[in-house]
Amino acid sequence: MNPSVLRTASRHLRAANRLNRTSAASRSAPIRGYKTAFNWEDPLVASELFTEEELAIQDTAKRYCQEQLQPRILEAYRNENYDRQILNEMGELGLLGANIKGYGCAGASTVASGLITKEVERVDSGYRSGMSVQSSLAMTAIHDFGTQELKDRLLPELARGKLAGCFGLTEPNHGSDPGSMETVAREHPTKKGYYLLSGTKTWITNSPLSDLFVVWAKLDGKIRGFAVERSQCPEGTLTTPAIKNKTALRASITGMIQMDDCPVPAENMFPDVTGLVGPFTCLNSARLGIAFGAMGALEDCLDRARTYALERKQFGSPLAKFQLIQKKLVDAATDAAYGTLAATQVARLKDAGKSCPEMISMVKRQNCDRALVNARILQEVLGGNAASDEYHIARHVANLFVVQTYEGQSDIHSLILGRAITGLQAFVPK
Ligand code: TGC
Ligand code: FAD
Repeated sequence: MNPSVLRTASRHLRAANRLNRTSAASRSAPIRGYKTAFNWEDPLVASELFTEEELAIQDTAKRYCQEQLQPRILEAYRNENYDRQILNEMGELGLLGANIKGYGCAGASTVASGLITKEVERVDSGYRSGMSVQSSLAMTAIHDFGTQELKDRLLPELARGKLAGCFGLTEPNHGSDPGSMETVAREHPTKKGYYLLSGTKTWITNSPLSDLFVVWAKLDGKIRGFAVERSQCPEGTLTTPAIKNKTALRASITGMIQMDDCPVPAENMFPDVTGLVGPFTCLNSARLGIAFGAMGALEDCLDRARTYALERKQFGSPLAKFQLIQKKLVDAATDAAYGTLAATQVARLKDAGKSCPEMISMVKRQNCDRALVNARILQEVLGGNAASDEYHIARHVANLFVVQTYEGQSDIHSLILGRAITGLQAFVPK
């Protein structure tokens, strides 16, 4: 475990236990004959499944997110302004690439990584996006597929947030079907030991501020991965314009990667991986993180709707006293609890080497869908005030639409699971 995480984690360990296990405000009295009281914030006591170290890491992340990120979110979202410094702050705490062993990373479990994403997304999906792309996509690609030289040189800098990374798979004409990508690599005609990359990637989180671009391109018709370093690209060969005026994920920065005969040293190509298995391996990690993250966003909506319903009176009673309002809270609490348990189970199986990608498709799809549906319904509890960004739920709703769309839109995960259940692929109508 990274020393900085360890120090902070042990300092907060006792507080973590208090926060996660005995929050008096979360609990009613136990029913007679039972030692355990119902805790609406953790109804199925998922915290019992986490180790002391995982709880401590969650608490470190929670404190940072609530103290440092929550106060920034409204302005960041309104002005579509991602603060690059956030990557440095996360790096200092050891939150980046947290489950990578070595290279200055924390070497924590997949569950601990999931709990970090959950705490970040409790504040905003855009902040989680910036972190996920750095950790699960750029760092995982370098770690799993890069040469030893690339790992030694790039991973410690990415882990500290000194370098920013992104992951370019999607293209203007190929989103759900990345296998049809048009971006190509070819051997440099005059400079030995170099490839030239040409093509456009779009909707790429972090691209305008990235130093490192993990780019997937076809070389002689086969998909290969390249670590493209901005500092090595001559002017005009790599441009990364931002996509502005987004209707969601406004607190993250998104852009394009435009490559025009961009020269990349041969040693920056991932030597041993060809085909979609390369990008999909990284996506397995990011999709599982999203399954945890979406539950953080949903829990924040639940917390806010519950507080509002207890305080706001109509027809002489708090809204929380009305049955229809209670059902909305119950549905959300149930889906958040189930979703956290399911993501935890898949993360445990992953660490034990017993998971498969379809499990990840199942929790990514289900948790994103349920988070979006419930957040949209909880928005109703706020009445007209939901239209004010100061009540936050509308922002989560807008974000969760994108979270349900990227890393495989929910219907695409339905098709992945449908294929696994029936043995018949339904992606291509033939
Ligand atoms: P298919 O024939 O199914 O598979 C091609 C090859 O890939 C292998 N494979 C996997 N390997 C590892 N993990 C997985 N999950 C894998 N899924 C497939 C497969 O075994 C095969 O290997 P081989 O050796 O036989 O070649 O491929 P297909 O072209 O039919 O794919 C269909 C489909 C729908 C599964 C796939 O294209 C898909 O998942 N589409 C969704 C695209 C997507 O998720 N894009 C994400 C872009 S990155 C992003 O959104 C980041 S946002 C991050 C943020 O801001 O937080
Ligand atoms: P399309 O593929 O055109 O799909 C449109 C609709 O058609 C979807 O509902 C889809 O489910 C449906 N559909 C498609 N094919 C089928 C089928 N066979 N059967 C039934 N329905 C189908 N990409 C990256 O590579 N890196 C990033 O960092 C990244 N960050 C992103 C950040 C943001 C804010 C956004 C919005 C997107 C980001 N993406 C990124 C892109 C994202 O992964 C794609 O948007 C996503 O994969 C969907 O692709 P598409 O938008 O081209 O939609």
